[in-house]
Amino acid sequence: MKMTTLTEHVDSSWANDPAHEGLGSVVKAIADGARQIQAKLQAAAIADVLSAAGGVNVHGEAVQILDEQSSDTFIRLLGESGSVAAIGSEEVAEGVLVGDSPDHRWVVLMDPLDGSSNIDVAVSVGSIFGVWKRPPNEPVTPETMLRPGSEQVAAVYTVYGSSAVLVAATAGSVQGFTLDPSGGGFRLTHPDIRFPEKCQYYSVPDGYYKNWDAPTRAAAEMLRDTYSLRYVGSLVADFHRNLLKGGIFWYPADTKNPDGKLRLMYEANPLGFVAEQAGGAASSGSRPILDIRPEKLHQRVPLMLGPAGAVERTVSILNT
Ligand code: P6P
Repeated sequence: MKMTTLTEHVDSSWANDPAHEGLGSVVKAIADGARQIQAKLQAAAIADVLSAAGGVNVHGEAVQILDEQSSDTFIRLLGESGSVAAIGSEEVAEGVLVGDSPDHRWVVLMDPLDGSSNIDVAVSVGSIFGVWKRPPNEPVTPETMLRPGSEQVAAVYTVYGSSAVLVAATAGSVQGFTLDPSGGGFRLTHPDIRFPEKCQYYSVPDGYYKNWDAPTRAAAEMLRDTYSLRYVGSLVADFHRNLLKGGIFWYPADTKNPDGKLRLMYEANPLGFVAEQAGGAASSGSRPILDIRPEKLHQRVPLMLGPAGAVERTVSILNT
């Protein structure tokens, strides 16, 4: 059976839609970069690029060679698309201002390689992208990249695992694609993804229980008593499983990370957008992720993603 390709899906969905003009070339650039990174990951140990690049990133974390290569690849391809005005990357301290012609309609915030510390043990990793429309007739400045997640027009994430998948979300639509290993790019294998009604799993870094306050412990105990634990330690892998099978992900604030560990602009916002478009919810524990007005490019936030009922119940206990 011939499966729709990503290019066919994008062209048929947005080709004649002025509101999404140029968005197709952004998604195609992401898909092209994902295909290149999947190949690099498969050969990482052989190519001897597993080691750290040396030095630390803006967050003080050891940078893996592949973190830098992934960031460079997506910045290059998104820039070449001709549709991207500015790019924010976890691996770059300041935003990258690309262009401000009328065609440069989109702003992309990304985690180019999430979970990279798992690469040397062959655990799934991925890339995460939030896409905002550039305010028309405004100059491109660093502030262009600091808008609430509710203003996203699209979000994309990839998982490089037992297969390479790409999930693209726009308003009311979450579509899943799988990279055809025999060539031919990404094919539509998971149309119209929605969270299952039944929540089966919870994904929480239980090892930090000692660093949690009492409400967090109470909420985590409810999850432990209600669902089965599945925690990979790779955000995109945990989220993707929970999206397809029914599960809630939660990385709470703790005494070591009082603002949480995960980043608002290019982890919480894009996956929060996907979660909401799939019928779920995304919360910091005190408010919807997508309502947060960002102050800094790399700011952190506690992150809860999952079926709306499970998120609401967890938030309720957390705020009792
Ligand atoms: P911990 C990976 O380093 C990451 O940024 C996310 O992909 C993942 O959800 C989280 O950190 C895991 O953090 O503290 O459990 O290792």
